[in-house]
Amino acid sequence: MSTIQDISTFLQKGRAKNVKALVQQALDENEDPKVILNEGLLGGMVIIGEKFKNNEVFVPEVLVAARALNAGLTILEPKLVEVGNEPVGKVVIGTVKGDLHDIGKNLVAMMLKGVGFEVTDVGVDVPPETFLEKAEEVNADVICMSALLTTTMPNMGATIELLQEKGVRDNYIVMVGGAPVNEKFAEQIGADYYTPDAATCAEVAKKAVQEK
Ligand code: B1M
Repeated sequence: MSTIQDISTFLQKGRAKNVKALVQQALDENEDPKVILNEGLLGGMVIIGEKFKNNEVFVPEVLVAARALNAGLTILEPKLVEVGNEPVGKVVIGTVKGDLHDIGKNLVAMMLKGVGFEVTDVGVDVPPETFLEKAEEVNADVICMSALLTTTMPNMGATIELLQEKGVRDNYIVMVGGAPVNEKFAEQIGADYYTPDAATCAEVAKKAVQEK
């Protein structure tokens, strides 16, 4: 078996230590970091996601697989992120209230750092008030919200409403994303941009700040 396949296999078993060591091994073997990410780490998570949907595995197994993925990402991050010298701007990023999914959000944060943003990650289960307070505190250019559940998507809208209420909506570029989110929803809630993946989010954020 190849190292990439091993990463996927051990991730599915939730073996964080092995995943970390294998990601390092793959880098030592000069594997492309994007292949390690997309085929090894995310490939393993896609399989777990399918099994979860089909009731073949349950929350605990998914949780340990997610921890293993995040562990692998810590090794991969310096290779995926080649930070430029010029700071592009400041971003506050988090997963919205009620939602604990952080893998996609972490990837977006990583890519934003990669294109030169200073990133403040407010974590998961983030209420609208926290997005607002942090954005004001760090004088952010962009607020990025992630949601993975159809039930938590409306909290993106609630955050935008709060920004409007406080009269600061126009101070920020608001970006939304996550598996159930789409362009139409972003428009409905008054977000500035929806992007489907981490790399696109980073590119669009950079362009938007430069054009601001
Ligand atoms: Co959950 N979960 N989960 N889960 N989980 C999903 C999302 C689900 C689709 C699984 C399923 O049923 N098929 C389903 C949601 C159904 C729905 O609402 N439509 C689901 C459910 C139901 C639940 C629970 C309710 C289960 C339960 O308790 N019965 C529960 C909810 C907990 C909560 O949040 N309150 C729950 C819990 C969990 C775990 C804790 C076990 C774990 C999360 C661990 C963690 O994140 N640390 C987990 C996981 C891992 C998943 C799946 C399997 C994988 C998600 C993932 O990390 N994907 C997921 C199934 C699936 O998506 N196939 C599932 C990899 C990641 C890289 O992709 O996050 O989509 P993603 O990010 C992408 C893009 O979306 C985009 O960029 C990334 C790619 O570059 N993106 C952005 C993300 N944010 C962005 C922001 C942007 C732009 C792009 O701009 C700002």
